[in-house]
Amino acid sequence: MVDFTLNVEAGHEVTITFTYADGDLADDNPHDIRVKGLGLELPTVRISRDNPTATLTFTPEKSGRLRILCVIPCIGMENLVGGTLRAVKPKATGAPTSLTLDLQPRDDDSLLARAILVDARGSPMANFPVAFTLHTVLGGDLVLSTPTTMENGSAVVKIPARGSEQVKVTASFEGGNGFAYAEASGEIAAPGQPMEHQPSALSAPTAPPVLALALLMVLGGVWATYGYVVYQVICIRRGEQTGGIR
Ligand SMILES: [Cu+2]
Repeated sequence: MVDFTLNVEAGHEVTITFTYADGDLADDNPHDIRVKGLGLELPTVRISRDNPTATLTFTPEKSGRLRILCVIPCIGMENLVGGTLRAVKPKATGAPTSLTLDLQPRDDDSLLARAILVDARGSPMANFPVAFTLHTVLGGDLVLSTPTTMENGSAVVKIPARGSEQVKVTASFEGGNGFAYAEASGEIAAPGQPMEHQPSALSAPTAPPVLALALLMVLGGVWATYGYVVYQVICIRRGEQTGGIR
């Protein structure tokens, strides 16, 4: 449960039940849990060995991120705070729409993501916003940009894709004005990474040895200066000592 994501719909009542799961610990490990964000004023709830469940009921009025945290020192805090509770806009309903997403690697280590939005009859829908989201392992979801579809229903985004082996992208159309929500996801190996075997240091497109060398030179320079200062101090000391003897 370290990086769970929980999506709830804004404008709807949500009930969360927290369950004590530290029965395997020798001592009681109580948690005072608080849900914060989006202007909500919610009570702190306690779960412990004697009180193993607690519930919170609330209605997030707007979309955004909520934090779940424990406000007392405890064991296993990371399991709680590592997660995300997101209130998302309810998906629009209406005339069905459909999105397709195509991901193509480019020569410059980026990706070209191309989404095509069509209506129920398969006709392209022009002048509608399509949001492109990049799912990252460490940083969560990143909305890249929201271009507007062209005459042929397509919207295109260039994605910088270096550094991660697998790139996952979602294109979504919010809907509204009588149209329903639509989304499409795709996954592709990042360009610049060998497709069939594990990337090795030798095949890396960047040149880390240059960086390492630069760092070594800086460090070397620091140590050389330090050594010189020590040498000077020793010389001065020797000078004082010989001076004192005379
Ligand atoms: Cu806790």
